[in-house]
Amino acid sequence: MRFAWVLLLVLGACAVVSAEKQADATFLKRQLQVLNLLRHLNQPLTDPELTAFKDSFSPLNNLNKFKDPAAVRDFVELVTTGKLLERDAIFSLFNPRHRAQMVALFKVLHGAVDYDTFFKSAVWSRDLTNPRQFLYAFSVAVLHREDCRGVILPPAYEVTPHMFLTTDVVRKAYQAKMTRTPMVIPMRFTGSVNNPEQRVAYFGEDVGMNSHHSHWHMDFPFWWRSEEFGEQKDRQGELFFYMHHQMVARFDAERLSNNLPVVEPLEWDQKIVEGFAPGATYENGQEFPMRPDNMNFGDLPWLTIQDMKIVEGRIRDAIASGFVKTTDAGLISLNNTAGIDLLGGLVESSARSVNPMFYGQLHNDGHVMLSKVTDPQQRYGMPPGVMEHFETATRDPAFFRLHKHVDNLFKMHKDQLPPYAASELEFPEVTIEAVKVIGTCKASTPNQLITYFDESHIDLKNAVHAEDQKQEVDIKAVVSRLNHEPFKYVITINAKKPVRGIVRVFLTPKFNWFGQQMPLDVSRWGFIELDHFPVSLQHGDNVVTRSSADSAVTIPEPRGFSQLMGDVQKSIRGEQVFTYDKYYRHCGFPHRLLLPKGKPEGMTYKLYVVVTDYDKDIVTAGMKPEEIESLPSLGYCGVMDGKIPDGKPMGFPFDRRVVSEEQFLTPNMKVVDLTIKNVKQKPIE
Ligand code: CUO
Repeated sequence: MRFAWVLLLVLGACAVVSAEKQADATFLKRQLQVLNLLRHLNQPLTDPELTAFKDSFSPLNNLNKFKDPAAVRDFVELVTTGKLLERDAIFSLFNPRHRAQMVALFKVLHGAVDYDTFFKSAVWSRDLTNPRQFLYAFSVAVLHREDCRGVILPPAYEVTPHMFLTTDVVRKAYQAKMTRTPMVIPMRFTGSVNNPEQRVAYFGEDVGMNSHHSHWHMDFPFWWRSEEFGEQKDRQGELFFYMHHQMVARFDAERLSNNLPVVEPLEWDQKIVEGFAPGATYENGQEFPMRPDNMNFGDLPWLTIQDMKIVEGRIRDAIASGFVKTTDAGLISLNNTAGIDLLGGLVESSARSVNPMFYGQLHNDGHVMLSKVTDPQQRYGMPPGVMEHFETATRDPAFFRLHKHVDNLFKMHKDQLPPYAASELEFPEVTIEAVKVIGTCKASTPNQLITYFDESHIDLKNAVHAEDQKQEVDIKAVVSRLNHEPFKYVITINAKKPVRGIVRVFLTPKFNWFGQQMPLDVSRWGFIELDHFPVSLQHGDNVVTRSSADSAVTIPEPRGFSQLMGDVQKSIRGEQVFTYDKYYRHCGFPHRLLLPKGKPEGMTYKLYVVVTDYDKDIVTAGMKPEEIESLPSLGYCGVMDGKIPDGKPMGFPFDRRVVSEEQFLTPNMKVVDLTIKNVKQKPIE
């Protein structure tokens, strides 16, 4: 829960607004139905209520209950002609045929005029469709339907554990099931100490981060056409740039914490130096392919390396010239604040690309090229690699290499823009007097924060087939995950008059891999956004305190499948109260990962705090600060529908070149050094 408002110690706290509501019987029933539908997704439904729906409902007999009856007929035809992807096959969103079928189902689910029709259609289609194809269509529909607002989807790693866990863990889970022995199975990160990349596997393989990434792509699908599906995706292209830019910046900070140099971008005609062995198996028993070191990209039957270079050349031309060519031979200017959004759509490429024929789909094809690199001509029938699924992609270090390559295109564009003038940077009424960061553990010293590894449990019941779901044994995986002590920012701000501001907080390693301090113009591209939040300032000195837990880029640990199910069932029986938040987001960086690991001896970072003018930045007229605060994970996940309230470019003011550090740092900004220490055991709070 996000209790969201800044405490002004000088003048008293502002109103605390929470978007939490007590669930009524209707909500609870929907939440329970969704959970039941997703249990043991690979097995046919057994829940009596759902099997009754399955047997009695036919979408063709209810065509008047769909916005687009033709879409229903289309999907039914796929079913009746046997053209749907087999249930045992591996669904890939990047496969045009698989995706078209998924969209056909999504149109049925999203276009149902009421919840009842939606849910019955979901039940009807579940066992007819490939499970992960169904899951994706169903999840995107739940996330975008007004009548499902606040409904919580169980953690992705507990619905399709095969996509998140290693083969040995799944095998042990089966053994536990066979012998009916409750078990907690430790999961190790892939690789060995002989591979330096293994030092950062805890980051790429973090189940919460993989879940965040897959949910980002459900909230902002690249195939989304707002003219068809309704919801506008404000600044989707810019968000694509910024969220992935932040993931790469985080990965680099993690690498420096482990004495590794920052990740190198990959190039289409150069070796992919690091190999990767996922050590994981698809539900159907096929192993995720392993990539040895030093492989070269190979031509696919439908896409060559030369094609990639040609398309990228066109994108580089557009960036260098500052204009994008449209399909009708027009030109759109790129060198303005909105240019990054245009470029993001074009590079991904999303359905928003203004000219996909000409600019191709560089990023998406990059994923496919990497996924199929070990069998590019498909001679051996290898299944897709981890790069072909958003829930598994970040396990492979090549993910970050691909995204650094893509990120460099965005940097090239941003570097074309004029540096911010002083008038765009300053907030003349405001001076930051002091910034302090205080951890809550007993041994905390100011401006020193602690990280540590602790354990997190993953429910494995869905990983194994169940004949009798009532007598399931408790099987869990235990994974080691990075975490940090809670902390708060204490910021003293002087205002010449009462004003409203937005506080923006960024973190960056102070030294590069060579141990040298970096000029701001170099370090800024690796800035990690920790938070941004509105603040009301009174005349004089204001001491603003903000808890790390309220970060605008993270979400708390989600409830596990069993806990969620238990909470709903108890609430239905009246034994407890279930609250929900209609703005609940599954997308959001795991709060555990807010801080990079740091080093056992302490690693120095710089913390930049910037206050900008709320009344100039906010583009949603009349939107109150507390309303903005009730939107979780705004920083990396934007909003699902409507406008992102903060109109400043993402990453402002560090997104453009800095010519002179001294002139750049106006009085409404402040930099302090901060040490992050990684300790072996969780410190005492
Ligand atoms: Cu999220 Cu490449 O876009 O993985």
